[in-house]
Amino acid sequence: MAKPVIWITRTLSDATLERARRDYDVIWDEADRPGTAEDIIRMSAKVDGIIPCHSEHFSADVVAELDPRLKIVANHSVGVDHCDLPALRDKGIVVTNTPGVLSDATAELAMMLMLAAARNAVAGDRVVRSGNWDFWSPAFMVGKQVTGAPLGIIGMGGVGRAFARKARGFDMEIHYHNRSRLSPEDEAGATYHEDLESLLAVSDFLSLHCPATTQTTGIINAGTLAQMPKGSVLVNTARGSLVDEAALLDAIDSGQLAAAGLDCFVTEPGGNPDFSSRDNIVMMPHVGSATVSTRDAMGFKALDNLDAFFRGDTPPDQL
Ligand code: 8YV
Repeated sequence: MAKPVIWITRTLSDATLERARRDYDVIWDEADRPGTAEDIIRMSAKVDGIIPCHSEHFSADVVAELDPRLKIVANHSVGVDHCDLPALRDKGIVVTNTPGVLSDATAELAMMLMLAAARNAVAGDRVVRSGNWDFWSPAFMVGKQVTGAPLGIIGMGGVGRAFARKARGFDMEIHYHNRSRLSPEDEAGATYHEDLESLLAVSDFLSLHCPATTQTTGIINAGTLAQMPKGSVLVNTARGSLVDEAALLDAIDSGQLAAAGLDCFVTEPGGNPDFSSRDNIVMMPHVGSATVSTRDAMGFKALDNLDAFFRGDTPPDQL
């Protein structure tokens, strides 16, 4: 029997590409460019399944033009804000994602950004690297202590819980806001805040781990930033659309935020050039899940979902 044909839009890990080629007829372009709307529509007539990343946008307009040959979109991501899920569902296209396997890697990056933001990593690295380090004093580059501090987490899914586990290693006092309260086992002593305002008021450090939806767009804005303690630190490894970037910059400039650590931006790739002159904004180019083992695990999870679908089973991560 002929193998199903799949389109892998970006360069996945070697192990993933090897396994995919063993089991599928794979179309993959090593140019590694994001698939445009035209690419997605054109390819839908040639393939039975697609493994996209968050860089390929399945908007309602794109989905309306998809060829009926395409049966499954097996995302290589946990976030699915690049997919219009109702439109895909109406079209009868199965959609899956990769929850769980990237939680630790993303939480590690959030921890790195939190520590780096709190301890002046950008300014410190620059002064040493540039050869301009000609002064020292106990009053020099004094940061904000993480150990024992209150940490607010918005979104206690897999990544939020992994971040909380790591933060407990720093004796942080964990608070969270989530659509629903966790079980006592998953909560592990964290304090639940049903209202966002109540969480913000205690968040000397605040880390975002919720999905990007119409409800969470701009959840961090001038109003919510003002509700945080003065001199707090914001970390975003979730999605750029959660943050009003102009409000963030105002909060940095007024000292309402002491620092921020960002892996996600409204414009990607690219980021926000207005942030570049602020040393207390630590930035990474959306690489939260970019470790060797996690890339393999994400690719394998996407393939597990495809395998189940083409066997005639419900994929484990069907949305
Ligand atoms: C990925 C992500 O790097 O999983 C997500 O939602 O944003 C990142 O982990 C990216 O989507 C890769 O496809």
